[in-house]
Amino acid sequence: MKRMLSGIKPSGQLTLGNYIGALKNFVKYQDDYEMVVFIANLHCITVYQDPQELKKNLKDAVALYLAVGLDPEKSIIFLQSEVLQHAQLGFIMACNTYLGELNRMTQFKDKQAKNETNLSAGIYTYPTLMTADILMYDPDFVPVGEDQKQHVELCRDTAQRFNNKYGETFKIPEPLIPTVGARIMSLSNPTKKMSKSDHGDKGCIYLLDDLNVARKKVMSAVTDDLGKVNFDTVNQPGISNLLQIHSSLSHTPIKELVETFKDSGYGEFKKAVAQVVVDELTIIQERYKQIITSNIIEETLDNGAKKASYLASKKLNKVQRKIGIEIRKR
Ligand code: ATP
Ligand code: LTN
Repeated sequence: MKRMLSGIKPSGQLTLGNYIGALKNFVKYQDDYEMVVFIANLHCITVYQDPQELKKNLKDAVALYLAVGLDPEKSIIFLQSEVLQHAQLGFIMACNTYLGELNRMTQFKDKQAKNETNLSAGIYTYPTLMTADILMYDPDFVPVGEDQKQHVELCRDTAQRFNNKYGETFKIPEPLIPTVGARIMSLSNPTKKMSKSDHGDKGCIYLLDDLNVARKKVMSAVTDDLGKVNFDTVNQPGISNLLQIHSSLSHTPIKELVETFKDSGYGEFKKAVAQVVVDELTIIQERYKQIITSNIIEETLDNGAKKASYLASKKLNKVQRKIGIEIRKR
C-alpha cells in the first residue's frame, strides 16, 4: 500500500480552508493509502504563541482530526514534538540545504516583506524541519494546499541531493494538490488566502465557529457588481471562491452549480452556500463535543507516537550511519 504523509500547524483554530484544502482529503485517502498525519507543534512556535492558547489549539486540532473522520485504526496520528527524531533529522537536513534555497521560500519572503520585526531563526529554517518530517517516513505522496507546494519541492531537491551524496536513503515524494479547494480565499478579501492567523477576521470561518456567526460570515462575503454567478477567478474572485466552497462540501461540480444558480441573485446564492457550510459544521461540531470530553485524544496520541517513533528511529539510524556520525552499532 502506498504511503501518504501530511502535517497541519495549528497556530490558531482550524479553518474551513484547512478542512477543504487538507483534512477532508486525508479522510478520503485513508482507505486507499497508509496515512501518516501529525500536528506540527514545533512549526507552530516559529512564531510566538501564547502557551495556554497553544495548548487549547493543539488539543482542539487532534479532536477535529478525529471529528472530521480520521480513524486512528487506519492512520498514524501523532504530535510532532513527541517523536524526538524529527528535530534531529531537521538539523541534519538543515546541513544539507543551501542558504540560497531558503532565501527563495515565499512564505519566509512574505513575512520579511511585511517588515515583521523579530523574525525567528526557526521561521527561516522551517522548511528544513518540514523536509525531515516528510523524509522520515518515505511517503509516496504529500497532500498539501497550494501554499506548501514550494516547501515540498525543496524537500524533493534536498532528498535527491542527499541520495546522490550518500547513496539511496530517501524516497522522493510527490506533492498532491487538490484540484478544487487548494486555495480557499478570505471571504472579506477574496484575493487573499483564508488564514487562521487573521484573528477576529470576518473573512475566515473557523470549524468551531458558532453556526450563526459562520452563516453571517458567508452572507457578508465580498462579491462584485457583475450580478451573475460565474466561475471567473480573475474578475469574480469572491463568487468563484464561494463556488469552490460549495462545490467541495456538496461534491457538486462547479459547472453544475453555475447552471443551477445562473438566474439567482447573489443573496440567494450566498444563502445556499451558507446552508452547505452550516450543515457541514453542525456534523463536525457534534462529533467534536463528544471527543473533547472523552479520553480518545490521549489514546490516539499515545498509539500514534509509538508507531511513528518506531519508523522514525529506524530511519534516523540509517541516515546517521550514512553520513558517518554513528560510530557504534545500535
Ligand atoms: P496560516 O493560516 O497561519 O497561514 P495554514 O492554515 O496555511 O497557516 P496549516 O494549518 O499548517 O497552515 O495548513 C494545513 C494545511 O491546510 C496545509 O496543507 C495548507 O496548505 C492547507 N490550507 C491552509 N489554508 C488553506 C486555504 N485557505 N485553502 C486551502 N488549503 C489551505
Ligand atoms: N508547513 C505546513 C505544515 C507541515 C507539513 C509538514 C505539511 C509541517 N510539516 C510535512 C506536510 C508535510 C503548513 O504550514 N501547512
